[in-house]
Amino acid sequence: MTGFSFEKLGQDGKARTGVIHTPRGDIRTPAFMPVGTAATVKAMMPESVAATGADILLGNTYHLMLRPTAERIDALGGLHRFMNWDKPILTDSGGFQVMSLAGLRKLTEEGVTFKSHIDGSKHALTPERSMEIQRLLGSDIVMCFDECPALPADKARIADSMRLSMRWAARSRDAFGDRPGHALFGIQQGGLEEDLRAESAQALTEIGFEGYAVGGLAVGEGQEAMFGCLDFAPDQLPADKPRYLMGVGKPDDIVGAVARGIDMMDCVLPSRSGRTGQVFTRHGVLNIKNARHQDDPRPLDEACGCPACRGYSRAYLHHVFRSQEIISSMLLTWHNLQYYQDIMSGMRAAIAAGGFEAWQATFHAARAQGDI
Ligand code: PRF
Ligand code: ZN
Repeated sequence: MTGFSFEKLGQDGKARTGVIHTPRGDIRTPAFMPVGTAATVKAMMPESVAATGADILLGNTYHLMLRPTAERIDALGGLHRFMNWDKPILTDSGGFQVMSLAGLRKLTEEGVTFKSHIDGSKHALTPERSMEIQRLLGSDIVMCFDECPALPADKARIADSMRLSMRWAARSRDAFGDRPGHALFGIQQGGLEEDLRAESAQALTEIGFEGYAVGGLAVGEGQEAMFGCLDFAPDQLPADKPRYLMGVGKPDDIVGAVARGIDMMDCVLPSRSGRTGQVFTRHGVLNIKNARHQDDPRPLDEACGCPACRGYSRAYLHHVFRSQEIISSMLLTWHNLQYYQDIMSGMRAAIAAGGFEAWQATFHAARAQGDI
């Protein structure tokens, strides 16, 4: 097995479960991808990330091209070797991060020029350069170079931006070439508009990709509007290919997205929150900084098997967070990533068994209990 393929194993309503086969290993779907922006999932050893159940990580073209550079990573044997992660890696293409992080940007038909947020140096990204960088990194799943407009924006602006992204998608496909075992994913844009989403899906399907992302959501529109769009957007994409919702989200966003036909997601939320003391549990969110935890001998979550929950009390985690001890970030990040992966494995099992409705009811009921 040297190729890249998606095997659907079950479906319950619109929710799907399956496996993406890659030469670096299988990705069980629905899949949550922890974010390893700068060639590390912050505060986690790669083997610990794998121990939570993650089959794949996300890396970022934008950050790695600036530091340490794609050429340096290539010379050192590629991103997998560099960061000591031998399972699949998906890389984002850079455009979205340029728009949210870089200083002084200029967008043209050709691509985007920008100033580094690290040292102000000038750089350029085009579909061709993004494909080259992602090849140098050794990414298993490469994302098309696209533009993601902030919402709200008027429809003409969203349409122009989407059509530019579709021309860039065609250039990305050409530049990517034929690379057995590696996949290129297209990215649907079009804001919240059903007709623009349909036009985008049509354009991408004609070009042909190994998978399709829903881009341009979770950019300030709110959950209700995002779910409204997800009620039709995934259906417009090929049913026999993986569908990836980019940059989402909170636990209930993820569950709602899977219920609407999404197979893959990524988000910094569990890892970033681990460093700011925000803890996700099956009963809701708690902030470990809060003084009410200082004498509490209970674990974060009785039902969790992670090291933070097996070995430490809320009182201890409160203490190390307040003391700014490094172990605080390590334990809270591990717990949050474990919780996200437990949600994913719970959904996979429920979808396979035809019990996803009941699983969702239990998920929402546990969170409604309050007082955690
Ligand atoms: N495009 C790309 N990366 C992204 C997005 C997008 O639209 C989003 C939107 N939530 C997150 N990351 N290339
Ligand atoms: Zn835990």
